[in-house]
Parts: sequence; structure tokens; C-alpha cells
Amino acid sequence: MSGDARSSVLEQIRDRERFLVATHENPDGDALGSLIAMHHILRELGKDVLTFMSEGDFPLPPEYRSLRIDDLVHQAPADIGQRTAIALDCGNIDRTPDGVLEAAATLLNIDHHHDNTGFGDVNLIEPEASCTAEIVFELMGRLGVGASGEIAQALYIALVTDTGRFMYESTGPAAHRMAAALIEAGVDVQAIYRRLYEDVPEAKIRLLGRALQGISRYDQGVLTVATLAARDFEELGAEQSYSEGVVDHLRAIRGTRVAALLRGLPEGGYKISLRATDDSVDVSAIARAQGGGGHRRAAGFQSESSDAQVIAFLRSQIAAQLDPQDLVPTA
Ligand SMILES: [Mn+2]
Repeated sequence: MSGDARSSVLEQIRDRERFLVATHENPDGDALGSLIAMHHILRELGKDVLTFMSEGDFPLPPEYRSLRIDDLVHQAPADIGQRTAIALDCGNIDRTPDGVLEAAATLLNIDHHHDNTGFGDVNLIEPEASCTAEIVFELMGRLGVGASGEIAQALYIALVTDTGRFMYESTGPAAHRMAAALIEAGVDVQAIYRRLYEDVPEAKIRLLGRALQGISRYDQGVLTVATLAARDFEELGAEQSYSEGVVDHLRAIRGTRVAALLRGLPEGGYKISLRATDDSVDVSAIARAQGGGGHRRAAGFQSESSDAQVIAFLRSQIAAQLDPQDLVPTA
């Protein structure tokens, strides 16, 4: 389906000499893993490559803090106009730093979000890929680069986190084949598992506890919501990124179709993370209505409204998408 875009990306990577790789704000495992892997792949090919990340993205969430990010820049380099930029895992250009990618000679957009806005000069969008790293992995093979230690580890972290440890619906044979290849390349599965999921700061678990204490359910439980105020983070000494993963616990509650976590921002307003349990509600459409985006079952947006207004908005959006009989309580 995206064969032309793929050949075009491969051609650009082979022909160009200077690159800048970038990803979306508040980078997750797939964003960071794809970014680091692509950086190393380009280096293996003998290219000049810079990694762009905003200063605001630091500190990274604790589980990713040990990842080494080489050739890091926080500003557009002076020669950005001669560089080929590669955006990884970015659904839309608004989730990337102002003006940096647009200034590049060519912009390659590599992503797996179905609602990707196609902002690149070349758009390699593969919605059936479980993670952006899966696309990077495939490109790597075609470029004749092997999965060396750091590349393999970065790709594996991306794969494990974006597939929900190989459990989300997007997890197919390709994801498992990729995992097998990375393990053969020497990835230490247990060490990565420990680092991602079992080296959790106490404040993060306490924050989860606070969120779970305050769960609200609406419309016979179809919508499950928890709210964390900016004050909760302060009181617990929790960083913003510590709320990552809370929404997955909400989604697991029986009867839930949509789970929402409202995270109060220090500057006011909320970041809203949405998860759907099945395809009866497309949460990316709800997020897009507020300037956000994402996947059908995982999306997010930001709002200046009050929590009550956000919840009223979510309820009306869900009701508009659901069959009336879906709102009948289930056993
Ligand atoms: Mn992703």
C-alpha cells in the first residue's frame, strides 16, 4: 500500500548526507526508541545526523532515563535548510516543535497513526504497524543495517511499550517476528522489563493510588474517569510523566467502553488521555474535535475547560458514536 512512499524514503536516506531526526512532544517509548534507532541506523550508513528534542521534553520519564541520546540539539541547527528531517511517530506537525521540521530541505514523515495529517514531503504511514519502530525495523533491513546492541534495545523498548507488552490489538505476527529478531540480536528481555515496569518511583505508585481512589463512572459505566489535580502531583512529589499508564487501569474496569484520565496542568487546564476497550467508540475522533489526535483506541487532547465541561463533552461525544442499545447496562 505504501510501497511508493517506502521506496522514496529509502532513496532519500541513501542519497542524502545530512539528517535531523525528531519525534513528538512528551515522547513515549515508541517515540524515543524509533528516534534512537533511526539515529544509529543513519550513523551506521555514515551519515551526519542530529537528534532534535525540545528542552521541555526533559527530564524524560524515569523508565526511559537511562537511554542514551546522541548528537542531541534543542534548537534548529544553522544548516537546517540543507538537512533532511525525519519525523517519527508524529501524527501531526503540531505535536512537533515550532518551525524546526518545516525549515528542513525535505521532510520525511514516518508513522503509524491512522489519522496522520500527511504533513511531510514524503509520508510513510502504516496504520497496521504495531508501532513506528516496526516501520523503522523494516527500513533498516532494506538498508542492509543489522540490529546492533543499541539499535536492538531501542527498537525492543518501542515495541514492548507501544504494543502493551504484546497484548494490544495491533500486535500481529510482524511484531512477534521483530521481537524474535531483536532477542536473537542480543536484547536482554528481563533487564528491559525490569527497567520499564519494575523500577517504579514510589511517588508514581502513590499517584496511581490517588487516581484510583477518585474514579467516577458515567452512563452505566460506559465512561470511566479519574482526575488528577496539579496539586496531587505537588503533594506527592510526582513528575508530570508519572500519570502515564493510569488510564489503562481505568480501561480495565468491567463495563467501560471509554476511559479518560484528566491531568491538571500547573499552568491551568487539563491534558486528557483517552482509551477505548473496543471499536464501538473511536477516541481519536473525540480527541481531534479538540485539536488532539491518536489511534482509534488510544488518543489525547488538551483543554482549557473545567473538568465538568470536559466530562460533559466526552459523554456527548460517546453518546453520538454509540448505538443507543450500547448504553443499556451490561451484567
Ligand atoms: Mn507509536
